[in-house]
Amino acid sequence: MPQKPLVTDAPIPGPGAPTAEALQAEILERLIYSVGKDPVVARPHDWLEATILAVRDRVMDRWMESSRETWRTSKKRVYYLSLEFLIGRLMRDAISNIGLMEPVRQALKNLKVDLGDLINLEPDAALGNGGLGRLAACFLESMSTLKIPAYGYGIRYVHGLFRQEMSEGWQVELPEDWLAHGNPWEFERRESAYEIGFGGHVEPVTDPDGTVRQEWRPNDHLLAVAYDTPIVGWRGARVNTLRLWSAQPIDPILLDKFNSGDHIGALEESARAGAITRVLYPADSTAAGQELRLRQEFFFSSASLQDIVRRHLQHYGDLGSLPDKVAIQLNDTHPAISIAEMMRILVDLNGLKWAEAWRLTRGTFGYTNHTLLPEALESWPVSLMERLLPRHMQIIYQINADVLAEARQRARFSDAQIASVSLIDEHGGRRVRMGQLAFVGSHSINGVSALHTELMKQTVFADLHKLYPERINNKTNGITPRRWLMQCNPELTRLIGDRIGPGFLDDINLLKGLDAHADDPTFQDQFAAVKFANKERLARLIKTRLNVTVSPDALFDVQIKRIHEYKRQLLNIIQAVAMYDEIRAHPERDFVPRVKVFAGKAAPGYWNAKLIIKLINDVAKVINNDPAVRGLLKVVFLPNYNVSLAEMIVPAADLSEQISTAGMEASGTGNMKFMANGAVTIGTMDGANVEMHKEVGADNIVIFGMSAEEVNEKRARGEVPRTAIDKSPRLKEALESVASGVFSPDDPNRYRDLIGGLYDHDWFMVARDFDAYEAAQERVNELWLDRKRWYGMAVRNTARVGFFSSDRTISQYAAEIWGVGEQQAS
Ligand code: B1H
Repeated sequence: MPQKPLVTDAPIPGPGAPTAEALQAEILERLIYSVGKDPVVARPHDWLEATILAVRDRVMDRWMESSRETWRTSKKRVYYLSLEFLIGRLMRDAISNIGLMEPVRQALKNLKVDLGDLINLEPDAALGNGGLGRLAACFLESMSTLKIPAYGYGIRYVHGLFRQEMSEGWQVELPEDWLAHGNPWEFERRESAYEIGFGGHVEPVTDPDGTVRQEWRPNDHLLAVAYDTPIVGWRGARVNTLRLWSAQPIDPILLDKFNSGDHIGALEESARAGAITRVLYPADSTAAGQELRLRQEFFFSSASLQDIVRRHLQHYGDLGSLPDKVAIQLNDTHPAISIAEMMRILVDLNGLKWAEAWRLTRGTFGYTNHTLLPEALESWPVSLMERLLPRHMQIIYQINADVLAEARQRARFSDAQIASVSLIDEHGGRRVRMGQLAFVGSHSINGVSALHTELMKQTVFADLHKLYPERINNKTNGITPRRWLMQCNPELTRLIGDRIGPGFLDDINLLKGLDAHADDPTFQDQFAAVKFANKERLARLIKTRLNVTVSPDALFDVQIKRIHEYKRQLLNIIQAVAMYDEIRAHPERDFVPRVKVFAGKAAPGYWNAKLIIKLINDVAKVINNDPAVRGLLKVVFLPNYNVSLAEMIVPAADLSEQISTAGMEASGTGNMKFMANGAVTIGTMDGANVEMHKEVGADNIVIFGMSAEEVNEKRARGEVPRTAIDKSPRLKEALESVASGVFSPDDPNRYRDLIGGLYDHDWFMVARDFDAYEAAQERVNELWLDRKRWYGMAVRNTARVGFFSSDRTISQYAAEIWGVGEQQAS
C-alpha cells in the first residue's frame, strides 16, 4: 500500500530537489566509482557506504557555501570544545534534515535495497558517555539549524564507549569499533595538522629588543591531524563542521632502530602517540584522574586553539579582535587547560602583554558546568602538571597570584575564602582545580538548569560568585526535536502535522496548538494508537533480544540512562520487588499491568552500579518466570544502551522515570525526550524536572519526594534512615527479601552490603523517599486507569515541550554568552 508521505519530507526550499531517479543514479555511481563494487555483488555495507556518499555529496555545496559566507561577512564564529560528542547515527539525520527521506527510500527500493535496513546497519558514533556528550551533539545540530557559524572540536576516538554485553546478568565490557568499516562521513585534513608538545622544560630567552620571554621546550612531540564531518541543520539551513583530532607520530617509524634490528622499538613512538586518541574514558560524572586523560585534554585543547588562532590571524591579521570574532565554549572542565594554553599562545608565541592577553582570553571563553558531584570535579596533581606541562603550570601560578591579589584587595576576602577561590587545592597533596581555572578565565559561567545554577552559586562556586557576581548565568538544557521527535517518531510527527499543520516542524513552539486537542476523544485515540504501535515494535525487540514476552497493553514504565546511585535505579527496582510481593500476597486483586524497562551502562570500575545491573537482572528472572505474577509485572534490562536504542525505546514509553536524589542531577535531558514523545514523567524536583513541572503544569506530571533543601538538611543532621524503614512494612519486606537472597539463591549474600548501605547512611535517600515514590506510583495507576485523563496528560506533554528544544537553549547561548547573530528563540 503506498504510504502517505511524511510531513517531514517537505523539500528544502529552493530549486533542484532531486527525483528518486536522479538519486538512484547517484547512489549507483558512488557504488561503482567510489566503493568500487559491482551492483551485482554489492553487500549491504557497500550500499550503505554508497548511499552515505551520495547523501554527503548533496550536502557539500551547502557546506562550502556556509563557510564562504562566514568569510565573506566576517561573522563571529563559535567554537564548542568538548571531549565528548555522542552523535549516534548520522545518515537518517542528514537525509531527513535535507528533506530527502522519501526520494532516497524510493531510489534504494528501485535498486532492491531497503532504506530501513541500511539505517540500522550504520554504526553509532558513540564518542561520549551520556548526557554531556549527547548535549554537545544536539547543540551542533541546533547551531546549524539556527545558521550560527560554529565548529565542534573534539577527539576522534578509535574506540567509542564500550559495548555492553550481559553474562549471567553481569555487565561485561567489550571494545566498540565504529570505524571497522571505515567512516564515509569524514574527510581527513592532512594539511590541518599541528604539533603538540609534552614535558621538557621552560627557558627564558632574550629577544633582540631586550625583552625576556619564557619559551617552552617540550621533549615529546606528536601531531594532531584533523578529521572533518559535516553537520547539516534542519532544511539544510547551514552546514557546520565537527573537527575531530587524531594523534599521530611525527616519525611513523624510527628507521635507525628498525635497521639495527629493534623492530618493536622502531614502532614505539607511533604506538605512544596513537594511544592518546585510542579510547574514550568510560566514566560518566567521575573524573578519570590518569595521566593519559590529561594528555587527551591538552592534546585536543592545544590543537583546537592553534587552529582557531591560525584561522583568526589569517582573516583579521591581529589578535586584538579575538573576543569580537571568536567565542570558545568549554563543555565542562575537560578542555579547561585551554585557558592556560591560550595565554601561552598570546604571551609567549605572539608577544602580547600579560594583562592584555588576559583580557582577550576572558573575553573569548565561556564555561559550562555540568555537575556538582565532588567526584566529578577535575583536579590534577601539581607534580604531574609540572612534569607534563611545565609552562602551563607557571601560567596557572601567575593567574592564581592575580586572582588572589584581587580577592584580598578588592573584595577583602578572609583566608578561608582565599583558600576556596584558589586555583590550587592545598589539602592533602597540592592539586590544580580545573573548575576554578575555567571560572576565572571565562566571562560567562553557566549551569544547565535553574536549580543547578542556583546550587552552583551556593556551593562549589560560592566565593568565586561573590568575587565575580555578574558571571554565573543559567542555560537550561534542550534536545533537538528533529532527532528526538521527527526522526525517531515519524508516525506521531505525521499525526501532529495532520492535526495542526506542518508549521511546528520549523517552530517547535507551535506544538502548543495541540493543547486545544488534548481532550478530543478522536485525537486521543489516534495518539494512543501511535503509542501502541511503537510499543508493539519495542515488544518485538524485547522478544528478539531477551526472549521475554511483554504485552503492549501494559503500562510501559521506562528508566534508561547511565547507572548511578544518585539516579536511583535501585529505588525503582525495589519498588518492583514491593509490587511483586503485593501481587503474590493478593491473588484475588486487580493490578495495573506494568512492564518495567531498564537500560544503561555502568562505569567499568563502579562496583555498586554493576551490582545494581545484576540485581535488576536477578529480579527480572524471578518475576518474569513466576506464574503467580499472572503476567501483571515484567522487568526487562535491555543491554548496550546507546543513542539508537534510545530512539527505539523513547517513543514507546508511557511513563518516564526521572527519580534522582534532589540536588544531584544537574539537568537531565532524557526527561525532555520522553516528554516530546508523550510520556508522563514521574520525578523528583531535580534538575530540569523543575522547569518541566512549570511548563507542563502540576496536573500533567507526577512529582514526589524530598526537595534538594530537605536532602541537604537530613544529610547535615546526620539523620539515620532506620526509622523510615521501620515505619514502612512494605519497604522493609522488599529490602529483607533482596538482602536475604530471595533473588540470588546462588549467592544469598550478594546484595547484603548494597542493602546494608540503605540502613547505614542511605546517602541517596532511597529508603527515605520510598513511601513517597510508592504513593506516586499508585497515583500513576489511577491516572492510567482513567484513559481520557492519561492521554490528555500525554498530549499536553508533547504540546508543551517547546521550551526544551535545543534551538531555544542555543538561541540563549548565542544572545547572552556568545554575542552572535540575532537568532530568536523559536
Ligand atoms: C554530566 C558529566 C560528566 N555532568 C565527567 N557531568 C565526565 C562528568 O568523563 N568524565 O570525566 C563525563 C561526564 N555529565 C551530565 O550532563 C549531567 O549529569 C546531566 O544531568 C546533564 O543533563 C548533562 C548535560 O548537561
